[in-house]
Amino acid sequence: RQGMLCRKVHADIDGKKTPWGKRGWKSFYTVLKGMVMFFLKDEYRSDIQCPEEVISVHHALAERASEYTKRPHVFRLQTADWRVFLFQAQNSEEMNSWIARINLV
Ligand code: I3P
Repeated sequence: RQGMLCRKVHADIDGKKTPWGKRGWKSFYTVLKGMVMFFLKDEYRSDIQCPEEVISVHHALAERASEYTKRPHVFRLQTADWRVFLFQAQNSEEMNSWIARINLV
């Protein structure tokens, strides 16, 4: 599964609120391979050898962010180390596909 996602970091490790200045939305070409999400700069979309960042989705939970109403097609990812990310997909089919794929691993 891969494609463009906008990402917002909502909480850092152990659920601590991400500080001001680091809470903005940022767009990435995102690749989910095995149990790892790779966040790539769009211009390097094919090169998962040099991601900007990686997140493990092992023991993570994805669900629609129904409480977040500022943007459409947003889902929430809670990781095993209790970080929280919001991701905006391009449409609801894409969103549901990401959620299903993340919860599968
Ligand atoms: C954040 C940025 C986000 C905003 C967030 C701000 O500022 O404006 O877009 O979230 O609000 O803190 P910064 O880039 O300086 O971190 P929303 O788009 O969801 O409003 P928040 O602190 O209420 O999450």
